[in-house]
Amino acid sequence: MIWNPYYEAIDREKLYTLQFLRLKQTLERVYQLVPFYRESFKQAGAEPGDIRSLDDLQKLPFTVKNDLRDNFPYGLFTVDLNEVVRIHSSSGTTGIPTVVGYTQKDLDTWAELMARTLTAGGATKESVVHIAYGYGLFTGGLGAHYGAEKIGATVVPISGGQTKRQVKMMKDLGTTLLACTPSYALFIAETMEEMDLSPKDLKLRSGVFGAEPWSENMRHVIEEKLQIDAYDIYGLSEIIGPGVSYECPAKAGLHLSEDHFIPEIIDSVTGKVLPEGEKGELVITTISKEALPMIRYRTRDITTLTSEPCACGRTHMRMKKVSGRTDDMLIIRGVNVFPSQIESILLEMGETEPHYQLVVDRVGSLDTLQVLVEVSEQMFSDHVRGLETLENKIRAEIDNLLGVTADVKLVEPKSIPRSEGKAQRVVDKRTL
Ligand code: DLL
Repeated sequence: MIWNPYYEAIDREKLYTLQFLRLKQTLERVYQLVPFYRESFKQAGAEPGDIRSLDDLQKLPFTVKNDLRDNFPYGLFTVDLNEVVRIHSSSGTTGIPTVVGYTQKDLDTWAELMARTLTAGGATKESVVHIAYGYGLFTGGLGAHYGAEKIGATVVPISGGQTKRQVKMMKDLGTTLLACTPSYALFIAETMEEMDLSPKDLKLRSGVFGAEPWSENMRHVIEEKLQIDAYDIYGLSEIIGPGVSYECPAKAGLHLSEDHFIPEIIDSVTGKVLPEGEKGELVITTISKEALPMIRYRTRDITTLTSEPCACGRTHMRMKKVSGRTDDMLIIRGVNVFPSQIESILLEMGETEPHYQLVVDRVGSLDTLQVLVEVSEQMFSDHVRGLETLENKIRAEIDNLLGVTADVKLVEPKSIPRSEGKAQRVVDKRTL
């Protein structure tokens, strides 16, 4: 089902007209109201009046996370604080947090986008939606919440934590759709096993998972363990939160709501816009936001865009599953490695558990990569020899496919910390 067929399946020519109109309004708005944008446009030698087509967007400068930090907390807002009805914040791992704000209209837009997302993921008025994304300053919980309520589904706003209780609630309340991070979905599946519950004891049919990268192989593991359809959902606080793009039943890329956002893909080193189909950094311009519009915001997320028609009938462009962030990329002795590539290899081999962590360190001037992977209880206690053989096999596979030598260590089940939100896949001791 499509939540809003008029916009989600809009004729692309009509879409371009709408985008251009909304873009012009947004540019005028930020130029008039935000000194930062006026200044940065001037420096780039461009004014809103110079933007005469969608392609002209390229004339404008990028906005980056540091610009939000430099203007912390409200410097990039285009409305008075008394028009702002909600604040969220992304904690980030370093430095000052960034603060984002919403007017009532922004919240309505967000709920609409999440209604699209959840509908594409199988939600209807009849669904019981269990929201285990964190509630609070993180955008996951409340973002999914208002979308699910808009659909008219029965919402269980459980937030993260107390996993056994979560499983019991899902069983008792007849939950049909689970919303959480993919790593937490896996933890929920593991907890179900511990509680001797099988997917048959629950009514779960689908899940919308996002907020962190997860591989296609991880999708298969989650679908198999929970016996559901697992859909990828993407978003970031600076743009609106979850609901920027979402998978449909075709599971062939995430439709990006182009009536609200204009996507571009750039070469993250040169900043040059790349042609459709090429892989690079996703840049997004918001064209309907009031409190905090973003012009050419560099997401740091790596993906590819396509406007090829999709089997589901939606016409918005699709982005591939995010394969990593430009700033998550590990450079191990000169070789670029993304955690998701290692995840893919491990799950493809299928001989370990889907729980892993990468430990990066420096010995002398040499970077080292250690891959910790859990194996099953049985394997761990029965086969010391077998463990060594498997470690060697994984090491050879990583070497072969990524060109990097890793020290692979198989560890006991449940020894790698589980996460209720975004998983910490990498421990980088070099910066500690
Ligand atoms: O994580 C918003 C969100 C909540 C999305 C719930 C989906 C579900 P931030 O905390 O600002 O917002 O983090 C944004 O998380 O730039 C990506 O690097 C990463 N991310 C989000 N969704 C995905 C995804 C929320 N589906 C940052 N795949 C983004 C890969 C994702 N990475």
